[in-house]
Amino acid sequence: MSSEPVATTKPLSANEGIKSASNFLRGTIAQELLDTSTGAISEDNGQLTKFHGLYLQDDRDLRKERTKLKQEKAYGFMLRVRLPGGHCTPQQWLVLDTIADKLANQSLRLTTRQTFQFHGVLKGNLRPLIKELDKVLLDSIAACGDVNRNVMAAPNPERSPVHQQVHGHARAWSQYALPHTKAYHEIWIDDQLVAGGEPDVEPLYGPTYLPRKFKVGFAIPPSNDIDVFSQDLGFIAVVESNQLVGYNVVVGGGMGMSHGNAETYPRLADLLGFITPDQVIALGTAVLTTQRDFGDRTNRKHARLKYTIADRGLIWFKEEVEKRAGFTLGAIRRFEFTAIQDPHGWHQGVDGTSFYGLHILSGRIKDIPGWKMKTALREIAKVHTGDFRLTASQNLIISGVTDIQKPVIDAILARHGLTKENLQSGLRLNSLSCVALPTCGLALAESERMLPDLIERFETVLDEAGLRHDAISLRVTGCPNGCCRPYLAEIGYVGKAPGKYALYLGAKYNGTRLNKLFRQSVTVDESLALLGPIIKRYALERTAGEEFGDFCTRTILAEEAAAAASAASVAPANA
Ligand code: SRM
Ligand code: SF4
Repeated sequence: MSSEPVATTKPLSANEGIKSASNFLRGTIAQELLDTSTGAISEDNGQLTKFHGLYLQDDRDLRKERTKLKQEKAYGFMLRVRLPGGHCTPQQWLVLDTIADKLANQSLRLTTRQTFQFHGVLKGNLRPLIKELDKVLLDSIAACGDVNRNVMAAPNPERSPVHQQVHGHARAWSQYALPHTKAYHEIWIDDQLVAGGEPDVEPLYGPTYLPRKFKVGFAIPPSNDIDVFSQDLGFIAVVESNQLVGYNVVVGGGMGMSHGNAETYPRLADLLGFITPDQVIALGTAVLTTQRDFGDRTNRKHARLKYTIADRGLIWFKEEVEKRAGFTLGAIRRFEFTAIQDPHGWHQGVDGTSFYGLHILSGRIKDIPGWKMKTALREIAKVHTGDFRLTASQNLIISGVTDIQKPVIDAILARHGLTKENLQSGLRLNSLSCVALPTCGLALAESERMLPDLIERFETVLDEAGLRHDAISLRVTGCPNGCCRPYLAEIGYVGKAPGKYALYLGAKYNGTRLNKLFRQSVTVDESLALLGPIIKRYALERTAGEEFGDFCTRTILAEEAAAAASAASVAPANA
């Protein structure tokens, strides 16, 4: 089996050259860290630091002013922690909380892949930050870059022994698929550069790693909280008589696209077949190495597994995977997803402890006047003897709470007004947004900063229609990359330009059908003028139990498609 990129007549993308010349992700990062004349690093090293979990960014709110003053951009790094299944201890929480205050921008950001991000980390603070993480057994290796990313898993092991087993598989895959290079330790943690020693080898990846990012998630029906059909490789637990008997495997999901480029598109993963629990690593290896060897290394916009499968076909892909894995996949077993929303409030775990699901808008944890969420969670971490779980919807679960501790934690939540968070509208509890401005270099429009106002305006309409408590999914991104999986939302806003969004409607609430483009480019005012009457119509015309996305598909989208077809049929042929 070859670990070399497939032979091609087209030139490889620039990133392939950077990776191959990097000496297993070292580049000249260490040398550049010593250069205090700039807060930035070079473009090539910037590509390599992604594999170490770091992105060079600048505060886009300050760009104009800095340019006017002929100053360097306000550079800062985003650092993403690797946290398989979103599991974090109170001791780790306290360190992350302190890091945010001392070495970043005083906030913690929970991401849509169940981990933490820091923003605004100055170059000189990177090594101290990563050393602090290391002390509590956390790292940021492979949190970004062309490798297996943070592995997602249904977050709450206390719900059943099956949850614990599935978590175990997610952790095992995460550990197995880690890069082997010693560059991370050498650059960020060791106090001096190690010369010589054992040469690096990357048994799974080879010297140029993968063509692109690779995302894996484990779901446990009936909940599709991790959006398994958006993963490159997804495992859907099959449980019979309360036993985990295996996984239905899905491949080739992905959200990213570019406006106006029809060759890029969001795609739902295909069902590949059934495996037993002991086959997870072998199957994962076969899928990952097939993508490693056949993924497109010439065009990064066409390099994800979804395009490899779309181009070569699922039948070819399955044969290749089975050949590499050394076994045949079984027939897909029956499964059903009925839920996607995180648990809110107190629930009982099977081990007798309780857990509390806390809604956190956009996953942003910070203190603002009158609303001290960060302080509250620090106080909880100081007394909590269980642990924390981050969810794929940017929320938090305080888990493993004993009967004695429950009133203590309740009191802290109540003192800081956090219990109210869970009494919000169904739309708010089902809303996500990506980070976007001011840190994301790719943002075309606001997202996290516009969500609170957008939700309030929707809530007025929902209240008038008597739908306050209906679960309707709303997801907003600042660009079409789709970081909060907007194409799987019943209502999706995708940034196009400042103040303008492409509007999508009609995904299935449980994450099994993509939505459709409804309007190319609208302002928020225009979107609400369009959606207000649709929401009212939904209240009046929905069938029993019909969800909003299904209603839009059956009525609004079907009517528009019919009108377009009829207009096309009456248009003169040479029009
Ligand atoms: Fe993402 C790039 C933030 C989940 C698809 N994503 C980025 C960058 C790093 C921008 C950049 O390249 O310069 C963003 C940093 C913003 C900032 O200031 O923090 C960014 N992505 C995020 C996070 C933090 C969004 C959030 O609000 O939580 C999520 C971090 C996840 C994590 O912990 O690992 C995040 N990104 C996703 C997801 C959702 C998922 O994985 O479940 C997707 C869609 C799924 C997928 O990959 O198809 C996603 N991000 C992208 C893409 C488009 C990839 C593509 O195939 O086209 C980019 C751009 C790229 O890779 O070139 C991107
Ligand atoms: Fe940035 Fe776009 Fe991702 Fe939002 S969706 S965080 S704007 S890359």
